[in-house]
Amino acid sequence: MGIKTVYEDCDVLVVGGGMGGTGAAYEARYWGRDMKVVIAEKANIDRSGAVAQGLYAINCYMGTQWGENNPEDHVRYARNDLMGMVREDLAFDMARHVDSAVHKFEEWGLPFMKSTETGRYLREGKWQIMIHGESYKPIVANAARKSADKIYNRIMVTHLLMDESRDNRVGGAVGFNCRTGDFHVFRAKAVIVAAGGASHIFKPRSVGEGMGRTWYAPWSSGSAYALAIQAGAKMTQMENRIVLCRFKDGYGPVGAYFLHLKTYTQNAYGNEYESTWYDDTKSMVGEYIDHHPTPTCLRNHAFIQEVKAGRGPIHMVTTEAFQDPHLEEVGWENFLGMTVSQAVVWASQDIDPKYINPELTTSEPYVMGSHATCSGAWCSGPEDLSPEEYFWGYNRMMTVDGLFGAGDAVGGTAHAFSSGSFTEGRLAAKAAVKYVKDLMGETINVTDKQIEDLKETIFQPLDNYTIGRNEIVGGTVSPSYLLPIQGLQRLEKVMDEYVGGISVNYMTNDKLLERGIELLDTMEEDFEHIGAEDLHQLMRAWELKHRLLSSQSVAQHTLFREETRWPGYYYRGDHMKLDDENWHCLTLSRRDPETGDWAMEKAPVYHIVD
Ligand code: SFD
Ligand code: AMP
Repeated sequence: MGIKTVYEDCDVLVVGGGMGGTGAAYEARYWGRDMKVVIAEKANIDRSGAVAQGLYAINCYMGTQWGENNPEDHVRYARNDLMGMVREDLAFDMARHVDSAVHKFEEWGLPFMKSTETGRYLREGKWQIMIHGESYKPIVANAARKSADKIYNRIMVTHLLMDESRDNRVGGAVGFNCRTGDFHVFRAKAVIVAAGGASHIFKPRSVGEGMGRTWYAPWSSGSAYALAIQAGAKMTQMENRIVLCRFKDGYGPVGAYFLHLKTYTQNAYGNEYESTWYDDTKSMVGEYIDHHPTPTCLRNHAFIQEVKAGRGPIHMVTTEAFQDPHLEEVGWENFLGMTVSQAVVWASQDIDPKYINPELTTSEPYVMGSHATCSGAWCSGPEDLSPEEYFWGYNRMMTVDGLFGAGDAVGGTAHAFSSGSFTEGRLAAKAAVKYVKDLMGETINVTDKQIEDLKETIFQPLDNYTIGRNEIVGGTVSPSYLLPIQGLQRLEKVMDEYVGGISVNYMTNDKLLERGIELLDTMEEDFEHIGAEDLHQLMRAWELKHRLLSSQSVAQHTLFREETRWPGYYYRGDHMKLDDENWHCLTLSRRDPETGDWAMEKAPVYHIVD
């Protein structure tokens, strides 16, 4: 193959320069003054990841300096929202450091809204503060750029390298440049995976010409999970996919509306409906329905039930709040700075929320670990807080030595959001630097064979296409290859129908999951025959393979947990109740990298905060 190979040897490699990755690069430089810190990023860190388009709020800020909240309050909040279960050590650790990250953002030029009465950051809700955040991402990227020795943009990282002198130790990563086609080899002593969550695993509501639109970034391809899974890292809570209440068709977030504009929902006939589902929900989840605030999944549950009962669509009542010109401006700006397509959808469908109450919907499920959900890798907590089962040497290190995670990559840390993900990057980097120092110059051994084998695997889809293309004269259907888009639609369909997507009202059961897993396994074989027409499609091919691995993990976890813990996210039809007696625990999986077999186990939930 006439493909150029570019080598880079470094101490700390950051995979993905989103919120977690930029935080990691910044902090790695602080603790590792003399270390070589490199970022490998699929897009361009200036506008990459979930914050590419900007955000209108920082959803995780304690405000401890003003006595607003303490870290333990945030642990209670996240635990409550996740139906009793988070990794409290990781959550507390993030919460005690997040304010300092937010203060840095302000120092670096991010414009914050301030209360005219108190001069403090303007609160959207108890945890959220409001920003003019269109340029949030370039601002944090700038800090990372000043910290890293080198930033490789346009590198799709496909696999981690493993050290061959010691079992279960990472040795770097490989990928390719999506523009030049060069093969990139990063040999590193520590790797921090911060490659984000996953959209387009389940069939989206927006299909056909609308398929580029999802709530979570369409380019979030589950790489954070797939890279870890391929390396044999343990995962946790992968069943805990998230479904979001969103404005219809543009997927505009609702937080600023509910919390700041104080808008509320009603059914198609103008009636409040949440309270009418109280008894139904109580029969499924018991006293969790009495918790405040009502857990996100249970709010979804009432919404889904009301629509199933034939009283949809559900509307957001905006016509009252929008009479106030200031709130009207906030309502529009919220989308112009974060989800422009929602404003465009309203304009194109003649919806002026001042006069018409817009429709809401529940989204397809996403897999990510930083919103109201816990999916991700099973990571060590910090030394001073974590019980024995949660601590193995280095904060945020996965169960593979030298492999760290941040943001969506880390399991058990719900409600971290953008600021908490950046903070986790900082925590992971501090620990990764210590890990490298503790190696005391010990070298990592990655053989040429490992590298050459991966090179062949990575570029195979280009060959599949070039050779298979000769068999057809026109169209897109070939007897010997699948295009990435065809594979994606096949994956989304299986996940949707068997693993609890929108077309089955988020319902699944053991039989459906078993069959779904069989179909996903067959797909794994089929995806050996993905054909990539060009480098962009090669990236799509690897995104698809990463999505498949993430999906297999979700399906395995969903089958393992025999209860309905989060009604409104998904339902196990064969176990329709929450079962605290048997399932007040975290779920763990490990895929054997040699055999591809999955092993599942339970892990205890420790409540370290009252
Ligand atoms: O309103 C590879 N989020 C919100 N957070 C907030 O604080 N406030 C909000 O208002 C939020 N809302 C919101 C949010 C996200 C989106 C899309 C919308 C609205 C429309 C959530 C945060 O954005 C999220 O929590 C963090 O961004 C998570 O951080 P991190 O680092 O885990 O993921 P990332 O930022 O997406 O970065 C991932 C990076 O990895 C790159 N990448 N690089 C190399 N190789 C590969 N194979 C790669 N695969 C991916 C990506 O390009 C990216 O740079 S609201 O809805 O609540
Ligand atoms: P969203 O815009 O839905 O992503 O939410 C942004 C923030 O507001 C998150 O911290 C949510 O948990 C929170 N939030 C959204 N809707 C509500 C609600 N109805 N009640 C309480 N918190 C909410």
